[in-house]
Amino acid sequence: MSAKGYVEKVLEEVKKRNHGEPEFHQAVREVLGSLGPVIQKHPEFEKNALLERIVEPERQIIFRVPWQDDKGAMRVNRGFRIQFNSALGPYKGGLRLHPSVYTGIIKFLGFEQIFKNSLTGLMMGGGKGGADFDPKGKSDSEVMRFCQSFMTELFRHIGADTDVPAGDIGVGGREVAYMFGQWKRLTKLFNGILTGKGLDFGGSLARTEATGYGCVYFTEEMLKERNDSIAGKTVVVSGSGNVAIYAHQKATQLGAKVVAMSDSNGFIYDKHGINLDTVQRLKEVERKRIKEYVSEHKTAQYTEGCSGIWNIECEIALPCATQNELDEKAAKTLVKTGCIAVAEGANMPSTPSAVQVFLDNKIAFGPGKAANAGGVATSGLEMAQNSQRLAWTFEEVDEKLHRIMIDIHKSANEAAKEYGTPGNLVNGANIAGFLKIARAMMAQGLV
Ligand code: NDP
Ligand code: 2IT
Repeated sequence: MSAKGYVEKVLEEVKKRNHGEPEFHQAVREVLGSLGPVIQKHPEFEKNALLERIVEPERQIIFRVPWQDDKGAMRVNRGFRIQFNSALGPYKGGLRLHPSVYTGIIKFLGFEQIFKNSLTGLMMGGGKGGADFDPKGKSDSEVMRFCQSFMTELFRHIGADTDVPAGDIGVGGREVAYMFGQWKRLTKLFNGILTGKGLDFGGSLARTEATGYGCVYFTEEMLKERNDSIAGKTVVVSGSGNVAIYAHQKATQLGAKVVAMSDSNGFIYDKHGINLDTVQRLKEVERKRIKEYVSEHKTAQYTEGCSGIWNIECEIALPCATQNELDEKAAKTLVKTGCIAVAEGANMPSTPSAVQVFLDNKIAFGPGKAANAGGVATSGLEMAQNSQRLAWTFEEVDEKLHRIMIDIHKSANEAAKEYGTPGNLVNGANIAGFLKIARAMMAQGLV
């Protein structure tokens, strides 16, 4: 069979066997769509059914999460942990708490995570989990009871050398800490079972900042390739959560001006720049809506609805909220209004046709699995520190993170060139990430 025919056959099977999971189909299509030239060069991959194996999770765990709300009512959510691939190390990847969570979302995220983790060069397999719990409007004690119940089932499936969860949408320091506390009660183990822990109990300095910082370091590498830099550029960052906040911080440190941010209700714009201290207080401390920002900053405007953020003129766009938040129309607007670089802080924020617009117009485009890999890379560094019972300084961790992002850019860029599509970092990241996993799976026999 031709390489193209083999890829199409596997894609068809994925659609048939994972019915009603469009996000997962999308993520698989994006990766497999880059692999034609690799399959051509390595017929042994087809002979050994490597693609068929790589699209099938090693293990999927779905469980009931019962908890009690503040009024005493019994509530039930559905919990997930999908242990996708352990060829390169223990399963590693975040937990998402959002009402939209279902198998298709966790599978897409778990699948992306395999290649992202491979790109970091650290020993980490891929996995993802979460629940369809909505943390919005819940009290601290409700969140605690939910997290404790979630861990009461999850603990029997994970381990510091087996599967190490972390944060994602709706899971930050508070949730990780509650889960860690429950893990300890259940197992008596104080170890690196979760990353993104508090600094007082095994967390790593710079993990909080890592995804956003890493995304900007990656952008810097893409611009360097074009003899350009971030300094002096106008930037739009979508979202106002963990990734968005620290992308803003690093871009600002490097001399750029961030003029817009958003949440799931709407976006704020100020041509003089968005004040990060205010956003941090509103979102990290007070857990309020982004709309509150304009009552404190008179030159800023708030617009209801989050997709309009891409109409704002900018040179660099950093989508840092969620999947499929940037569509073809938005991509065309960005290109028309002078955007030169897009780096995905979120997972799969650009739709496939938006990605095509960026590639066709030679925009410097950093796909999520490369551009946002700094978060999980620093989780890997947290695991290394936990194993040694040591804590590195902020500067040490940040320097390692920076190095890793430079190396990811380099390997994606080189793979893109080697396989015939220079400058296409989508192909480059997919191929570079895939090759390492493929080699490991081939060496490990029928796994
Ligand atoms: P947070 O929960 O801290 O923030 C999420 C942000 O995105 C919030 O501003 C939220 O708005 C907004 N958002 C969430 N869902 C939607 C939606 N359906 N439509 C519009 N806006 C939405 O999450 P993170 O910052 O951690 O994660 C953001 C993205 O980055 C996700 O795609 C995640 O998978 C990815 N990522 C995260 C990493 C990490 O280390 N945390 C690492 C790599 C990638 P609101 O408050 O209104 O919900
Ligand atoms: O998507 C991601 O890479 C994350 N949410 C971070 C995962 C991790 O294990 O730090």
